[in-house]
Amino acid sequence: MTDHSTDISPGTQPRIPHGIRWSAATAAFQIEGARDQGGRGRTIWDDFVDTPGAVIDGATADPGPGSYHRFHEDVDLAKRLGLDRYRFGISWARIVPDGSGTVNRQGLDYYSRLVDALIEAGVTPFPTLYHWDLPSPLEAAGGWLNRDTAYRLEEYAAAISGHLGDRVKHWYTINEPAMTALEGYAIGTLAPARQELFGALPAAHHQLLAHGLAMRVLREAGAEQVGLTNNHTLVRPQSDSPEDMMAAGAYNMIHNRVFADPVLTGQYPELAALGLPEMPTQPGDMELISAGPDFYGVNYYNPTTVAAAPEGSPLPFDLVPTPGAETTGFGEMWPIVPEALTAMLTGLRDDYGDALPPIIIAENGASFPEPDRAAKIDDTNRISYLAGHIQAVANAIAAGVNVEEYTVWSLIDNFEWAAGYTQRFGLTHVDYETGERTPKVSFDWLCGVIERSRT
Ligand code: IFM
Repeated sequence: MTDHSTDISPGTQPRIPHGIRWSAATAAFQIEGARDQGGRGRTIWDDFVDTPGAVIDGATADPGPGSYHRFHEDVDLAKRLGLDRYRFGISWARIVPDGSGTVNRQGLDYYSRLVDALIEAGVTPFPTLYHWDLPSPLEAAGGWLNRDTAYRLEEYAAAISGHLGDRVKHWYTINEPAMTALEGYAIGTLAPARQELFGALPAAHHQLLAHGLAMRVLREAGAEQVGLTNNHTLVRPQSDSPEDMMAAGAYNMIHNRVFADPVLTGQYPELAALGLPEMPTQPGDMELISAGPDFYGVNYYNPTTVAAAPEGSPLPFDLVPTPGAETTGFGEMWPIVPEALTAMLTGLRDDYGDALPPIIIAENGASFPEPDRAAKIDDTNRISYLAGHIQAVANAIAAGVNVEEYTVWSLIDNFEWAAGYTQRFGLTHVDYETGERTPKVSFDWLCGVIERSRT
């Protein structure tokens, strides 16, 4: 087989597929700050951070990196890195402050300026419509458990694409519906902090429906490339005992297949086999959800080892540490296993075959303990994580998987949800007192990788 890759140098340098596009990602709530400015409405994450004890260090995401006022610096970083595209989040509550109804001109103008700056810098804007920050009035009406929320997202998609659609041609609809459904509505570790267990499943369907409705609207506004991005993990049983294997199958269904199958095959997996309730589908829903995305977004961080649930557990599985793996700043449940990414990607290809459109790795990266302020962070651990995972993508491509784009999470350090500022994922260090951005050694390293991949 011809090797279409570049070997940069030994050690931490991956062999890079020629022609792959490079991106880095952020999300609105995690970087913008300015929560009370520009006519922005309130979201479930404002409610979450204002709940005493909900966020580890009591951080409120404001000012955080302060990108609402400093976005030119982020655009400059994206340009210096040599990115083809920048994946950023649009805040629903800046565009439609109450979640429905009146559109906020200041919000439209803010993202318009950001898009213009990116285009001027030669970086393609690739926004995400919904990255977890649901307007609070919609949560008060039932949030993602309420089917109506999907239509409200459609309305918001029409407002923002009507304004940016002349310049923005590439869109993510929804980020990680699994995390919103499972952690937001089932167990409550993320906003809106509900604990519905399997009663949370409608939140999965309504987000997927919102994806389908938004895709239609965005295409009508001239979009050339639209898709969603799912969080995927490679699920492995702790042992080959029938109990562990069954638990792993159940977790694989809940984390991966409930979100991938409907988009790629137009059907949910057999939920009844696990004793789970059916999804609240209505005629036409599955056609909308599976209406041929232009790409399939994959956010990947780690594999998951699963054991049989202990007696009395409300869940049919138990997530356990992966033996023998190094871990990131998040500890033992975030093992570093790059080859699991290759296996996950080839598994998607094997499971979905021709139904799988080109894959975009929409997030991949790691947090490590790093000082709050520093001249230059020498993050060799991050370089090694990224090198291993870029190599894993190259290996999947060599095995015949069509991966078109690789995105690092994240361009800059930012607010890591319930973990506050305790986890830094950035290629760029952010001093949260001054907002100053300082590229880490991994930034310079990735710059070189990108440059060499084009020669
Ligand atoms: O920071 C998050 C991001 O918002 C969604 N995907 C996972 C990242 C790291 O936890």
